[in-house]
Amino acid sequence: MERIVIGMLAHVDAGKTTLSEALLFRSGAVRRLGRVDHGDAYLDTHKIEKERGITIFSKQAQLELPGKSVTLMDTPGHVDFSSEAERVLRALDYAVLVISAAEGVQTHTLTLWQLLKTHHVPVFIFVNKTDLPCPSRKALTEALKAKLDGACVDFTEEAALRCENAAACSERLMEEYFETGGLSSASLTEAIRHRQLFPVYFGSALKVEGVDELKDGLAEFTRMPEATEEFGARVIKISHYEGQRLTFMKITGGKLHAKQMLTNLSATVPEDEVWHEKADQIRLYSGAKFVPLSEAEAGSVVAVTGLTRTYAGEGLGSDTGDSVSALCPVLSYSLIFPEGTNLFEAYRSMLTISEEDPQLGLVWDEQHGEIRAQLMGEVQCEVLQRLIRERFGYEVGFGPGAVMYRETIASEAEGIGHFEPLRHFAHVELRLSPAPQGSGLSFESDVPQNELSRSWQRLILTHLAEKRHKGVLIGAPLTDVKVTLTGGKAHLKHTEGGDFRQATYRAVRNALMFAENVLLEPYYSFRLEVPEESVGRAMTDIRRMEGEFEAPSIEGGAAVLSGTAPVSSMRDYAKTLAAYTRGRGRLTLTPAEYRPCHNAREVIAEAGYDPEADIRNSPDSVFCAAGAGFTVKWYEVASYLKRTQSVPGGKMPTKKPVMKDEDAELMAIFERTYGKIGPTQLIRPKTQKDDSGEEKREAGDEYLLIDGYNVIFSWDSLRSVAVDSIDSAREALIRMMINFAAVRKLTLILVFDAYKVSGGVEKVENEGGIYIVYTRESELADVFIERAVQKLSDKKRNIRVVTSDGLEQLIVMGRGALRVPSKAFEKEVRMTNDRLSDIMRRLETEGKTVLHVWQKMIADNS
Ligand SMILES: Nc1nc2c(ncn2[C@@H]2O[C@H](COP(=O)(O)OP(=O)(O)OP(=O)(O)O)[C@@H](O)[C@H]2O)c(=O)[nH]1
Ligand SMILES: [Mg+2]
Repeated sequence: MERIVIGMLAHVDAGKTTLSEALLFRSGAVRRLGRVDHGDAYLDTHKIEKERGITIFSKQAQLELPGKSVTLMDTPGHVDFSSEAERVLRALDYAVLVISAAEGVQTHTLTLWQLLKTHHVPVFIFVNKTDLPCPSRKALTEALKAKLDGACVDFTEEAALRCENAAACSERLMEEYFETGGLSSASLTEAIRHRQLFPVYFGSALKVEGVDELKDGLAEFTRMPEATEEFGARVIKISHYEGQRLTFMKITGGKLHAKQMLTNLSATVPEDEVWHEKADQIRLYSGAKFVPLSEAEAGSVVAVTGLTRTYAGEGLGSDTGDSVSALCPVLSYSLIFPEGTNLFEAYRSMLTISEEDPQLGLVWDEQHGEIRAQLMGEVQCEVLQRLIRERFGYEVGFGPGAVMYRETIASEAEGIGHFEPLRHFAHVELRLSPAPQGSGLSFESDVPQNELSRSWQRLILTHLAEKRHKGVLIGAPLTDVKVTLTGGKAHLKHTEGGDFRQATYRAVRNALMFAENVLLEPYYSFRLEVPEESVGRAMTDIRRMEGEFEAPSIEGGAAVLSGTAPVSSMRDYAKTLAAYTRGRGRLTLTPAEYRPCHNAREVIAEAGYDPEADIRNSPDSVFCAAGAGFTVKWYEVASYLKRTQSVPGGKMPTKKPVMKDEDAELMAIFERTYGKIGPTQLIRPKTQKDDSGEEKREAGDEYLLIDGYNVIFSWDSLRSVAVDSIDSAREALIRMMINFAAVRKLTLILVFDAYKVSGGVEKVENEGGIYIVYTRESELADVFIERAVQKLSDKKRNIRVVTSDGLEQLIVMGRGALRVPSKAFEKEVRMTNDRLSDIMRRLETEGKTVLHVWQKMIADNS
């Protein structure tokens, strides 16, 4: 028996679910015809779907055709859920594209058509709703040929005419037609399989007309793709149902047995990410019901329980996977939770939703202390709101959507990343070239194996692929760039895995600094219907929004304008439209593509992003000389290596930092140990006032608030002292913190509860450059810390809080401060001390005293 997976795709409301229902009914899979309008469709099973009468989640049903077992996959048509539809494409052998006869090919139909092409899916077309007034079959077919593909052929014509029309679609068919005067079913099947021919059927899903023809066509003109002997599967999506995590996968080779061990082990998966897990139960779903299977064969789509680490698009066994995604949300929203919500918990539970829809891109935005999600539009917002309420009991709201920009390059550029702190080594050279629009990032190597071993090369390529690279204009995600590895070096003894990660990331950033960078913004493709008298106003508006449009057409008394416009200027246009057309205008927006930003200068200025201050994404390199590592600025890396690295249009700094010799040496040591430290930080004042009188945030403007007694009681070393004398423990902690703050160049505030001291007032001492606060009567340290965080966070400082108290952690996090558990902080302090001893020893062996250095640093800090 052949096993085939067929997907239903279309614009919203075209009738996919109704057609699926009719196919199930006509093939005998269901005995009663359900209806979406009555909320009893076999496939729209979810409560929200029944209420709204639209499909939101893709679902599958099983049906039998002569000689074939078919998995039918219904998808949502609303643009807000197009990423759910796109996920299904990965599993399809064939698609049925449904088109509503009266509406014809819509913008979203074109998007789907393009996706089907990208994923190489053969297509049958069903023109639906022919029971309503609509153009003739001939006119409809002509329109499909013009808008979709010349190879759309009416398959409801009698055989002779059908063959004559199909013959024009490929040379092979033409030859056969001339030789035999007809076309065999096998040849037609072959041409359809290779997307050289697209059969078109007509009918009414609701009235069950034309459905049998489509069903017979699917039975005759499809064939199961070849499957490998060896087991292979492709993950379609993840969903959670009654506490179970379900991995929906298509078996693309061999068989899957219940309780089989699965793994993601392959050449491209880094060692520490390899998993082995048991496929506990295999379920074959049809509608809302499933049957457990003991084994699933190639060509079937099943849900597997027991897997915790799979992701949509992943390939298992012999399947290489397909995680490319062409449809991306273009707006990012902040989620607003009710006062007092434990945001951390909320974020954690919401991660399950994000697993089901990775496109949600759920992130914890550290800087603003909020959860953000990427959403396609209002309907998705509403549905997400519902899901969050039903699953987790939170009432969330959404902040205004922010446009998601991207960055690319317009010129080729070379980059070097060298990472060589003491006893570490990695060197990477890359070339970045502009790639076609929409192609994303691609990586390849141009280095012979005798220059750099294949395993290192593979590691570099993995590091390139694992990171979401940031552009240097506003720090937006980088896209449409081809990255070629052009050189690299490892050290026999000193290279560790992590070193190449550092060198690789630095090389990308380094190249970007030399490239001509371009800011991209998303565009909508729009269709605007306005009363004829308003067309002038509409055209003026579109031009003002920097949009483009084709000549307007008149359809049923309304003027129709279609074209493209930046999301940033058109997203709120529906409101304006409703106002001046008194509700008679209609606007359909579909995210189309990214193009160079129309107001790049403005956006870049507003973002105020400084790529050199982005320490986690440094374009600089680290070299080693005379036993010490030091940073070489991005524009000096090549000359340091005695090479030239210049590309037209590149960014060069206006002034280079100057340093005194003594400072420079000190800097080198510190940078080797703690990463890059801005050269001026050693001497400049902590904050700088700009014209508005507001304090600007500086890279060194870091605050560390510490709940003193909490730390004392969670560090073993201090707790043992505290048992005998709490005062000695406090003194010991103060000493440690003075050292720590001096080395780390941060403002440290150590808070001790003094709330039991009757009549006590708040007392602040400055000792050795740190602040020590004793709280006032009846105020706990955490209350003080909360107050302080609130004050400091208003001024956009970089704040960390050390504590282990659950309640405190939350309040603090909600305000945008980063929490450090006391235990983790202990480690951080210990490491700092170890490194400090290293430095001291080294300076001593070089015959220098460190005393004056310390004195200077402590003086600077206080
Ligand atoms: N007149 C007529 N109405 C139809 C036909 N097919 C579907 N409809 C109606 O069109 C509406 C949408 O049908 P659905 O089957 O939900 O469409 P869909 O493509 O699954 O919609 P989404 O899943 O939300 O994208 C319903 O009210 C159907 O009753 C048809 O052949 N003729
Ligand atoms: Mg539907």
